[in-house]
Amino acid sequence: MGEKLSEGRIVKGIAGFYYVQDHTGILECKARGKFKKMGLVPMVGDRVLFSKQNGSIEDILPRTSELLRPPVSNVDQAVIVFAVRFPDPNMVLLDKMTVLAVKEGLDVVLVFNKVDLDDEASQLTMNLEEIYGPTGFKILTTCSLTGYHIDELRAMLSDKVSVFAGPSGVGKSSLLNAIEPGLALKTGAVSEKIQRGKHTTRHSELLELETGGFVVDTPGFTSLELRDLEDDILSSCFPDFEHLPGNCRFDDCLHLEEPDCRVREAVRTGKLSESRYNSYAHIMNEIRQSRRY
Ligand SMILES: Nc1nc2c(ncn2[C@@H]2O[C@H](COP(=O)(O)OP(=O)(O)OP(=O)(O)O)[C@@H](O)[C@H]2O)c(=O)[nH]1
Ligand SMILES: [Mg+2]
Ligand SMILES: [Zn+2]
Repeated sequence: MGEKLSEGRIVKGIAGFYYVQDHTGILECKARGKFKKMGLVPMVGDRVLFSKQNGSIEDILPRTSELLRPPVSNVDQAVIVFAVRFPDPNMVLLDKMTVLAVKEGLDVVLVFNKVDLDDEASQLTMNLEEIYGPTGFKILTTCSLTGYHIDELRAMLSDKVSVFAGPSGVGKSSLLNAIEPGLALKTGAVSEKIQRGKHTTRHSELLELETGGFVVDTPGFTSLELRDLEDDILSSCFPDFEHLPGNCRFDDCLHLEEPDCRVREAVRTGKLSESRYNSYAHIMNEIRQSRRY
């Protein structure tokens, strides 16, 4: 009789070794040769059957999602973090990230961190509900220094696999440390990062939370290309557009210059925010530019 295989999850991968975690701990494993023949590469996030005797991954269970950046599978939700200030939020970049998340079928949590730096000049947090209410995304304002809304954020992560994404210096690692100090993630001052041109967070790894669930901290980035997105599916990644009642005159309306467009009508009547529509038009333009070459 062969050994009974254990079920676990790949939490880290380094140079051909995979670190598989189950309720007893973490074991360093090699992948069986058959995966290579099948053209299958194990990913961080994979649920696997593994042999504790041989330290080998024997089977990869079907993936519910597969992210390329960061390369992680079976992710449930994207926690998209921006700062109220320092650095100022870039709404087009933010909306692009929501498009990627929606396209991958992930739930979206929008976190606006550093509310301690918010003032009257920054109208953003006051307008958040107006802009993002119609999307159905969860929205949270936080401060990792004072702990404001950290309990709420922790509750949203419990029993899920969540990827933290957002520009460098917005406080992703700081928030995770506030949620669970034991994670002890490196954080750094924004000014130092700009000077060194370096990120504080480097590789992707699943970190288990005491409350159940896993998080992935990712290095920040400042731009994002949506290369293989088709213009006719872009609006399906804007849930607030999809939820609008009625129809556009044309079935294949791209909501740009077409007459009788329900999306542009909703912007005119204030049912849809200009910020969201502006992002849509901007992303559409980028998709079309990239096709020309
Ligand atoms: N004022 C204020 N500063 C914060 C807050 N959260 C984080 N910071 C500061 O912002 C800086 C960047 O924080 P990090 O947690 O390293 O940011 P990050 O998003 O992980 O950055 P990368 O790893 O480079 O992507 C640090 O100096 C933190 O102390 C906050 O709520 N308020
Ligand atoms: Mg970080
Ligand atoms: Zn339209």
